[in-house]
Amino acid sequence: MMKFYFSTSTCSTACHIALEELSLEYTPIEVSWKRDLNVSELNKLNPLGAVPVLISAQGKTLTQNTAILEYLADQKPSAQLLAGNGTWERSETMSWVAFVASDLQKAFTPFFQVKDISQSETAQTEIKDFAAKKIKTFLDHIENNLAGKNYITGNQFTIADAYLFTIIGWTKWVKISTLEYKNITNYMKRVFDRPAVQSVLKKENMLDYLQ
Ligand SMILES: N[C@@H](CCC(=O)N[C@@H](CS)C(=O)NCC(=O)O)C(=O)O
Repeated sequence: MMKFYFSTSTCSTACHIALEELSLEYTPIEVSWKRDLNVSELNKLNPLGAVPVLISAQGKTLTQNTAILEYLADQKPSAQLLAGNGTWERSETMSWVAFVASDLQKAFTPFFQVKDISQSETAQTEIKDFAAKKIKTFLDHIENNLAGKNYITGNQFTIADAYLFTIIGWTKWVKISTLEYKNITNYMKRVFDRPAVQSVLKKENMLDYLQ
């Protein structure tokens, strides 16, 4: 059986949602740095010390949300979380996955690490303002692309939605309101209400995720 290393309220929630949407069998292993739970085990598996980590049924180790999401979706193509190899639809979904990983998620880093970047309060404010501006540009882009759609690539929930939902949720923690974005607000509620997403949010104690 697969093993899944995750930590609550982190980007690993995206892969957790994919696992539940696909009804795959897996052993969840929680990592907590605060409680020193499974941290040394994680560090042995991933020298970067980051979640998510997936151990395949054959005992191989996979890191990085993008790769794990793709691998999981391919375990059950009938669930249509990712279209087949060589299709335009697959590349479109992967384009959104790449956007979330490389653009959206990274834009939050200055918020979470601002005290490591600078001790100066003025500099910290400037850094956070810069990050907020970037995040708002990306939210505008998402809002425009959700017009007339239930999910980011159309009417089918995909791995891109599992990841996008997870990272948009971080706006609440950095106090960037998404309430004026009508499409995003409806989208977040739509994904939140999916039974598999509810199951993950319950397990990760995150039922207060929506703004
Ligand atoms: N590019 C990596 C990012 C992984 C990542 O940054 N994980 C964070 C949680 S969102 C983490 O484990 N941070 C702990 C640490 O780096 O000490 C991926 O997509 O998997």
